[in-house]
Amino acid sequence: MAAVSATAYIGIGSNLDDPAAQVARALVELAALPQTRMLGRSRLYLSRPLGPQDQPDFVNAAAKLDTDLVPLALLRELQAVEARHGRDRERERHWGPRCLDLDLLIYGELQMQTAELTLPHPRLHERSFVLYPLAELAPELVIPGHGSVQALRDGCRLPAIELYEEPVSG
Ligand code: ROI
Repeated sequence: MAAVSATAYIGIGSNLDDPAAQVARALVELAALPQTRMLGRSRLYLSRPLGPQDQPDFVNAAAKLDTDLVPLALLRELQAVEARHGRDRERERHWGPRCLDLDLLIYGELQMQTAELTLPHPRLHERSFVLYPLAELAPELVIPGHGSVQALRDGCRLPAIELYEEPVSG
C-alpha cells in the first residue's frame, strides 16, 4: 500500500559556529531525509535572541516538506540532524545559544499533545523568527486556533527580525 504523505513545516535556527552555514547545511540535509521531499524553503532571516540577551543573534529559516514519515519518525530524523551538527541538549543552557535547532512546527492538519511532541508547535504563533519565514513559504496557512500565518506575522514584531544579508567578503 502506498504511504499517505503529509505536508510538514520545519523551523530552523542557529546562533553558534557560523549560523548561516549551519542553516544552509541543514536545508540540504532536510531535502535528503528518507521518504521525504523538499517542497520549498524560505530565505534566511537574522533575529535578536528571544531569551537571555547575552548570546549572539540567530539566523532563522523555514522549510516545507512532503513526507511519508509519521510525526515521531520525522522528529527523530530532525534530532539526528541536530546531533550531527554537534547539538547536545543535555549540556545546553535553557533558552541559551545553540548550533542548530530544528522544530517540527506543523504536520498536515494534525493536532496532538504528548510529552515528546506537540502539534502545531505550541509557541509558533507568537514568535517572529518562526512566523516571518513561515509566512514567506505559506502565507495562507492557518494555524488551528490562531488564524492565518500572514496575519499572525503582521501582528508580531518581537524579537526584532530582518532579512539576513550575506557578509561581503574580500
Ligand atoms: N531566538 C531567536 N531569535 N531565534 C531562535 O531560533 C531562537 N531559538 C531558541 C531561543 C533560545 C528560545 N531563542 C531564539 O530556542
